[in-house]
Amino acid sequence: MIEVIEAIEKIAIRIKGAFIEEDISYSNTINATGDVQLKLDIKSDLIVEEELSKVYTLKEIISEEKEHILTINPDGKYTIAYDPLDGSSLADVNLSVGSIFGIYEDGISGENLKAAVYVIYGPRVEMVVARDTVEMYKLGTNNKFKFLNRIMLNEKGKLNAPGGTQQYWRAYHKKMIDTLFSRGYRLRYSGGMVPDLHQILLKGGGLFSYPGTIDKPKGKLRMLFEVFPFAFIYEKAGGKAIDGKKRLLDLIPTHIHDTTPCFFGSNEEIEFVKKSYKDEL
Ligand code: P6P
Repeated sequence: MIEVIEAIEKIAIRIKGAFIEEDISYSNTINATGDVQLKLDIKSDLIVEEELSKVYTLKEIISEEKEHILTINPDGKYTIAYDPLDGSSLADVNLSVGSIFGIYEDGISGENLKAAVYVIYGPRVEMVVARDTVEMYKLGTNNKFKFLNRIMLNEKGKLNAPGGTQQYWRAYHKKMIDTLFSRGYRLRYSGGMVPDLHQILLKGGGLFSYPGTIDKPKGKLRMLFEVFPFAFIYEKAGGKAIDGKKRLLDLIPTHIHDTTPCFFGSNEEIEFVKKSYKDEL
């Protein structure tokens, strides 16, 4: 596994460099889920594919930017599902974005997830690695990642990151979100899953939600390379991750680009979601 983490460190350094060197305008292509690609999306995906292809334990890769699974070495051990540059459209307004990696073994359901990693490109480049624990690293001026600290969520937090188009929220979801704000929760939502979830992890907890909505009943965020990795990270940090009722890591995708409604948070907030959704789904 260490060889995978070392490859992700190289990827992070190269993508950081691409922000400065590359043209970050839109290309004339779309990805497998219909998103118009930034040239940076394509460049980032190429960087990830190049560096992961050197990992001798890698079997195959699944990318948000690729329609199908790409086999690298049929005798390899790990399947890595990744979003090379999540929230890339925020790059052209100079907000933080991130790369997300799920490292699976012997299958690609939640129970096969052995590790999850994300890199956040902001004022600093930081990497969070979850295996049995959740550890944060910072990229130094020597281009080396240095361990900073372990991440643990409080039982209850103060932040609320409500995703999805509000005009398409179901009434019970709106009531739940409004209740949290009436209890003094602070709104923290940039539209970038990586910085929004990173902030809740580092600021002690709260709730991130991207629900099923009238226009997107299955939500927007992709199971294999966005939702499962963060569900793994939040659980290892002492929190929970559900789809409104069920544990996210118990879900079984039928397609590599499947999406699901998702709620990530501290234990008290997730219990409140379960109570709010109890008679609805
Ligand atoms: P909305 C970015 O496009 C992304 O995939 C996630 O990073 C983010 O959480 C979500 O979409 C934001 O979606 O509909 O709130 O703009």
